Amino acid sequence: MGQNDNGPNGTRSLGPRCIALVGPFQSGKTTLLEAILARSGAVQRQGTVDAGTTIGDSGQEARHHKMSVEATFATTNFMGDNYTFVDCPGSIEFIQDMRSVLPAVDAAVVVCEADEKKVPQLQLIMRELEDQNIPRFVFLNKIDKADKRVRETIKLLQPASRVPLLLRQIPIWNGDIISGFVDLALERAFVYKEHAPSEIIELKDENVDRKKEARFKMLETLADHDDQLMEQLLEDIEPPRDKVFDDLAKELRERIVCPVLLGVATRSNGILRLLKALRHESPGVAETSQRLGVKARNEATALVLKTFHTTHGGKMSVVRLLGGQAGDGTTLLTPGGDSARVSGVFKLMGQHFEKRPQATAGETIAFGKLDSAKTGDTLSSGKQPPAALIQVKPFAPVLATAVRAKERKDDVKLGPAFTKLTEEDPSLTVIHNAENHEVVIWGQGEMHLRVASERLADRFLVPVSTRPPSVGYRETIRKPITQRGRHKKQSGGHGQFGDVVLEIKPLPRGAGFKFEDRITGGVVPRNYIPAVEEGVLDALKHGPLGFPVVDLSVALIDGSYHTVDSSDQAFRTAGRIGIVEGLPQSQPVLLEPIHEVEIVCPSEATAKMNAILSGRRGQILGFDTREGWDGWDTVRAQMPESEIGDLIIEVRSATAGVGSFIFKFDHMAELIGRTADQIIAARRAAE
Ligand SMILES: Nc1nc2c(ncn2[C@@H]2O[C@H](COP(=O)(O)OP(=O)(O)OP(=O)(O)O)[C@@H](O)[C@H]2O)c(=O)[nH]1
Ligand SMILES: [Mg+2]
Repeated sequence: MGQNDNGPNGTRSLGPRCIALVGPFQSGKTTLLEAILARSGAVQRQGTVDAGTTIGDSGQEARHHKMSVEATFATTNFMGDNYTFVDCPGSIEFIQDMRSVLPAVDAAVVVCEADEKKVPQLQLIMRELEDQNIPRFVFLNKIDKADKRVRETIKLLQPASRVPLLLRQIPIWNGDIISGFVDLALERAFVYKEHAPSEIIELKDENVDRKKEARFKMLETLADHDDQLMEQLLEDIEPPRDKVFDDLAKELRERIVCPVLLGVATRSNGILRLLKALRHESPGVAETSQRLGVKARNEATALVLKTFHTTHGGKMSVVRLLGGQAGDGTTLLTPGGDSARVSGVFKLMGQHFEKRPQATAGETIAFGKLDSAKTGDTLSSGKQPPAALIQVKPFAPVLATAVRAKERKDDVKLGPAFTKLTEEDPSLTVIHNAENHEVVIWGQGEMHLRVASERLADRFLVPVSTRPPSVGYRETIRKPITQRGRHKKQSGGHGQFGDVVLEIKPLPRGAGFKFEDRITGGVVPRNYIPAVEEGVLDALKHGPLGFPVVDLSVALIDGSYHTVDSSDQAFRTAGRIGIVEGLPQSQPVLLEPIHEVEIVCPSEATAKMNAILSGRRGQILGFDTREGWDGWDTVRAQMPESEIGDLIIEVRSATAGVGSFIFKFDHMAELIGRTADQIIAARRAAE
């Protein structure tokens, strides 16, 4: 090694590390984790995603779909140090887990490919890392398939990063194939070996010049933040190797450059250099604690990165211990003051949890049965509840599905299953609609919702059926009318008699419902009037078009009663009859909910967004550049709820997966014509 083993000036960060593997969809993160685990001896043989034998995708749903659908943790040892790698899903729909994990990691490895189509996704991920101040390496994967020069690839990827991508290795080409690489910091050349460490070779011929030029470029970038290095370069002085490594570590940690390493995860090429870069340059828990503002010195401080509900072990909270020690029996407090006692400390290896002794600062482990802790919580063993170190914002939901248990007998299990489901994944929201007894799961996309219902069946043992959620239609009236409601029944002894005259009038949009008592001379006795209103309200739940009726006033203006046969019940019925008979003559009209939608997308997709919105009966309110996001726009529109239903699918497909939106209810609007007729007919058919 040309490098002091204790790193730059002996200042290598020590202690257990936590490293996130992130990057665009299918870039090779799970495969890279597998290669790392094989190289570091944690697994005997490197598994593959295609054969379903990886640690990263060991969850049932991930295996089934051949893609990661949640963060997976694996702890290994490399050259005497403990590392926990977090394999994060790449799909935008499962991005929440990455957001929850990032605050606690020392560094991230952004796995990417030389693929133009994935640059917008890369930008989105880089943004998360930049916003959270996470030091980051790029691992340019799949270079076995490279069809362009690495410089061109860097040029392609650079717009995704706000800091310079610093090429640290260049490939050695053998014809059209990359057979090895030159490490520009070490100034050594290596030839790749399949599933074995690369071998050092002598640098020859044109590669000597290529190395010189690339190394100079790398040093130039480093020198932008190092005057002394700049002087050396200008004076043609070869900077000492340790100085270069120092700068690499320093500028990575300060997040002013993003070093780029090359490799082939499937063949385990480039893994050792990546691990060594992490070993020597990545910050450790001391720096990460500082970044998060951890103050406690003696007590245990931890962050909850993920919550699992396992079939056998119960609830498991994956935590990073930022300071102190914690083990079986340690009592931890949440910022809310809830206390939880650690019941078991576990080492993580995918879905496998292995019991182990107490944990020390820097380690990432699972604690058993922390009932009151949830993902994102700061935990402390101190006497006082800790201040929350971070706030993890869940992504706003964009797609919904209504679910119900396939079997009635499972209804009672649904509630607890939803609780576990949303604890495991805070980007899922479950909403119970009291009006129509529908249970709706909101999430980040089709696959996200599909996996949620699979998980309800596989993990929580409640098979569910799904269907599109119903839209919150209402109806109202356009024409005032006065209508009598008369209820008279003479069957045997005691009869029933109630008689009311109602003045029914439309009200402006959003006014709701008003009831007025305009009885004079006691023609309807006072004590029956609340019953009339009840009857009216009852009838308004289901108007002539089949929907709840809103925005109208009903005044009770006349009526009559019978001393013996009148009752609350009879007047309730009379009130209901008045409405049921009156509304069809008041020109009922359908109302549909209109939401204000705000779409964000890369600017080149803005025109497409306008077309999508117009095609879905949207009214464009305007567009603007997205604040703080170069090259992105925000498009605002008003749009019917029924058209927002699957809007995300179209938005994503027009933006390489990165466009998104938020929406909120704005108003109800009248809907007439063919669309309205279809909705009304569908409602009748369903009844
Ligand atoms: N040719 C080649 N294929 C690779 C390489 N690394 C991964 N792959 C393949 O790329 C596909 C995706 O690999 P994964 O490891 O699942 O990628 P991922 O980033 O974990 O995917 P998500 O978690 O779903 O985002 C698989 O078919 C891998 O075999 C590589 O270095 N070279
Ligand atoms: Mg994966």
